[in-house]
Amino acid sequence: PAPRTVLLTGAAGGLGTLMRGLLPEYGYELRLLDLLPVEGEPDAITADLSDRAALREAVRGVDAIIHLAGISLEASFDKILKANIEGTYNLYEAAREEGVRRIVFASSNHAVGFTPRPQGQDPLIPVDTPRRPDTFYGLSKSFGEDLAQFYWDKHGLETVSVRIGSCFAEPTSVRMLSVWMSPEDGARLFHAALTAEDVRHTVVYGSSANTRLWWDLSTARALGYEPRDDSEPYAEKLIAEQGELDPDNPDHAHLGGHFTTRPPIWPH
Ligand code: NAI
Ligand code: 15L
Repeated sequence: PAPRTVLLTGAAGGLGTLMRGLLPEYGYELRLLDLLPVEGEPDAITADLSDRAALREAVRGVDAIIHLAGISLEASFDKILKANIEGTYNLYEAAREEGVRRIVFASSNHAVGFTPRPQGQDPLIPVDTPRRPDTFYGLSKSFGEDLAQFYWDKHGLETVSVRIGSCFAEPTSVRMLSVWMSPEDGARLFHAALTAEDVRHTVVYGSSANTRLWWDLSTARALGYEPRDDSEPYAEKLIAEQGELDPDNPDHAHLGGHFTTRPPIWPH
């Protein structure tokens, strides 16, 4: 049966807030969790991913989990280790103990961020390209994908790992023209990841059907995802303001963009 009750971790964050708004239209009942209180949601669970007892209670009885919580930019290895590596492990253990069948894991393009970006007629980047993290942050997402594969092979717990590009209301850089995922397409992709059958551990890229796409969306489409948006209407203005991507600029050489050279630092 299709999942109905879904735990959304990271519900206070940017993507969590967008998905809280959009996913109920698909019929889900969301249970919310974050380290921080979720504005306007007094029933949300306030808990740290290090709190195993709280996680166990939070996952009890849900049909699936969308795991967004964690550090979403670069930070010291110690901080990443605690929130993203140990935190994701703690969540998977809680899910296994409570018999939750499926997790949708917010991986990131930064798990493969040192992959050269396609130029000209280069082929799209496939999901089985070797992982090349561009930060400790990207390394934690690479770990999360391995953890997901292990929990499938060892325990039969399914995961769809979504290597999200940039999910914001609008693209704000020329790079984002290639990796942007509109919030509405994000909800479509999460819905497909929750409802497709026999996903085992599937890795997909998460973006809209952008004209300037860098990666292969076929594994996402195989889940039933049909993106409807394209960043192209934003292209003229962004290129006029910022110029085309420059092949000689190291910031523009790789999939992960400036994360490979001067990554944005987690402020907390
Ligand atoms: P965000 O930083 O706005 O939200 C992350 C949320 O996780 C925050 O509300 C924070 O309080 C919570 N959190 C952090 N550490 C926690 C802990 N130890 N225990 C419980 N909660 C904790 O990030 P955003 O943009 O909403 O991203 C959500 C997820 O999607 C992240 O895992 C991020 O790495 C991933 N992602 C997002 C992309 C995007 O375009 N927004 C792109 C690629 C990946
Ligand atoms: C990410 O993984 C970050 O969480 C998000 O804030 C964006 O910076 C995104 O990648 C990106 O590559 O644009």
